[in-house]
Amino acid sequence: MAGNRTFTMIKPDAVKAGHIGAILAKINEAGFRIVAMKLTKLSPEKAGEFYEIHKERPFYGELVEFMSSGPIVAAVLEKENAVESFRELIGATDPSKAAPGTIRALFAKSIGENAVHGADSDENAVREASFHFAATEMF
Ligand code: 3AN
Repeated sequence: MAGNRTFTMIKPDAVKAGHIGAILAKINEAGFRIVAMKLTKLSPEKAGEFYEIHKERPFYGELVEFMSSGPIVAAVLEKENAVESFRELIGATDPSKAAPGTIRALFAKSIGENAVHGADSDENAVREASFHFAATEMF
């Protein structure tokens, strides 16, 4: 799937605030095809495993607690140059620095509770997609 697929999560803050529909509309308008999707909840163990690459960062504990605090939407998306194109659509990690019109500028509350996740490389997109979905759940 390298090159044309990415992995995203609509995070607990955005799900709680009722932004699932609006965020999916932005994703569709930007030309992404939904390959896999589910509403689910991460246990603290699963969230810790997902964010293992950030284990040494000072915000790791806070991140794991937040990501397991409520339901999320996990999805695999397809478009040419998907990883980079999706990161453009979501905007900077810190919503106060996110470009106007990006998903984080519109829906994120803070650098920690920033509405959406987007894979940062083709390699991580593959790893993260298979963390959440079996091959038979991706269409
Ligand atoms: P991005 O999600 O834009 O790839 P990363 O990979 O630097 O950003 O960080 C992963 C996640 O960790 C972010 N989405 C955010 O929820 C959280 N995070 C990043 N930096 C901070 C911070 N300084 N304080 C709290 N949480 C943070």
